[in-house]
Amino acid sequence: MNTLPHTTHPAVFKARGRLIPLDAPVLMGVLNVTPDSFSDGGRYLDPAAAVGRACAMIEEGAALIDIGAESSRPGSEPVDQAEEIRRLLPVVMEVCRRTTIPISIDTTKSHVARVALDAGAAVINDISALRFDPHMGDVVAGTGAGLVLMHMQGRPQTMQQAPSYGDVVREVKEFFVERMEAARAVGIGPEQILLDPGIGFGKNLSHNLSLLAHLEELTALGRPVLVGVSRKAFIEQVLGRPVGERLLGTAAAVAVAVLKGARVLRVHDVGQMRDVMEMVEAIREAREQAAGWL
Ligand code: HH2
Repeated sequence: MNTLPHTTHPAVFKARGRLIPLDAPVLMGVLNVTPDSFSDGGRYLDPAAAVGRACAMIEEGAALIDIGAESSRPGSEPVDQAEEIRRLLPVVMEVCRRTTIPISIDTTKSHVARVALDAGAAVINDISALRFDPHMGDVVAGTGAGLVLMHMQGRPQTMQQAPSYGDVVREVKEFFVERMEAARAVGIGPEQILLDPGIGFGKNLSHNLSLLAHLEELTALGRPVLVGVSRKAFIEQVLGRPVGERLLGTAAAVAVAVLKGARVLRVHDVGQMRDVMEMVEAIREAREQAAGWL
């Protein structure tokens, strides 16, 4: 039998000189400072509420906080970069002042990324994987920031209209190989990169479930995998639950992702998902010990 997916890649993620160990999975807490995000839109537009939420998620066990000021839900409208910065900056500055954990910025715009990195952020979570802004790669390379390369078919405005793949897992893998090469070409080191299959981004239910079911194939590409399943519509498509009732569906998907080797779980419900993650991880470790992996 081969080694488990967990053992096949270097487990360190480097972001602006900081080494974030990923030998075990960690949680990335989601903070949306937007009026229109699909699950928490409007709740953290006030900077004080946003900073309070970030601190609460850190208390609950988040190893990273991902702050976004532009919703990417299906059909969402793009936000002007001045507005994105206006929403982000006070929150990023204050969260960075209060904590030492790395702050990630969910943006596709290089200018927004640069301003946020100057304010103390350490990671850029680019859902376009360096494709929407030709200067994003230079900003990440020049600052040594960590980078999430996420797969998406199409753009948020139209991505759910007719997602189509021959073999979704193979195509996402090929996309990662191509985007890692694009990152390398502008001077971004492999240790700066996390790979994310982009659950819900230009994918129907069967595409999303296939990617989760075959996640170990993505972990074999040499970089840690980040997965964002939290409260997403595919859970409603299976369970018929509205957005406020997707905690258990999220827990099931997080459990599978951890078991299949995901190292960063992007979630809204940090405290609850910490229990899920630690429980699954304990079982996984027992399996490895029994098989002589540890
Ligand atoms: N999902 C969302 C946003 N950003 N980034 C990565 N890397 N992976 C994801 O799965 C991902 C992401 C969508 O969730 P959310 O931020 O809660 O909603 P919205 O885009 O409506 O703000």
